[in-house]
Amino acid sequence: MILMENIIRDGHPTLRTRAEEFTFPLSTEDKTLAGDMLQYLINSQDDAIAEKYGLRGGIGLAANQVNCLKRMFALHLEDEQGEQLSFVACNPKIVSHSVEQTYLTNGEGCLSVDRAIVGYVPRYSRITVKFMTIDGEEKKLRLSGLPAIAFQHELDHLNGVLFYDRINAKDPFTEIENSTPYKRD
Ligand code: LHY
Ligand code: NI
Repeated sequence: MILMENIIRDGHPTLRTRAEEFTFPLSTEDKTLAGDMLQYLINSQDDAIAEKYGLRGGIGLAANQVNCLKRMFALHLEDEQGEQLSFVACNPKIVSHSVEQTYLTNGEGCLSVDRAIVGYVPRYSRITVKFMTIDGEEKKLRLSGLPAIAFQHELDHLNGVLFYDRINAKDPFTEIENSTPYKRD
């Protein structure tokens, strides 16, 4: 079971290293890790379990964050239609994206960043993505809203990028070009 003590924090070099592509089939260990990452998110969204184990709630978790330099992340959240999205993406890619941008009005956080860093993080509003499932099946999805933002946040991790790298350093709340803000409730 993944706990907060297993999640590495900002300053650890793994968070700044590009993760490596998978070749298929995945090893048993990698499949187990994928399942554990998704389970962390599910557990963290269960009030009783989160409280018992001191888990910080999350909708996404990248392998770098558990100190594994492989290109996979887990997402577990509902889309705008109330549809549950729950998957582990291996070798994820954005194949196309909107010109329109978005940003979370309350900014982003990160399970690997313990301090609050304020400011707008520009993201594409809509993305078409491709990835492999842990069983080697190719998936193509269209994402918008919070799922699109989360996918981009996690993909950044695989490239050694953290959300605050994208905040305008001179003026964190400067207007984001061509954007529709996203308010998370
Ligand atoms: N996950 C955080 C989480 O709350 C931060 C986050 C916030 C990710 C908004 C995406 C969108 O799930 C992570 O930091 N994972 O890397
Ligand atoms: Ni993060």
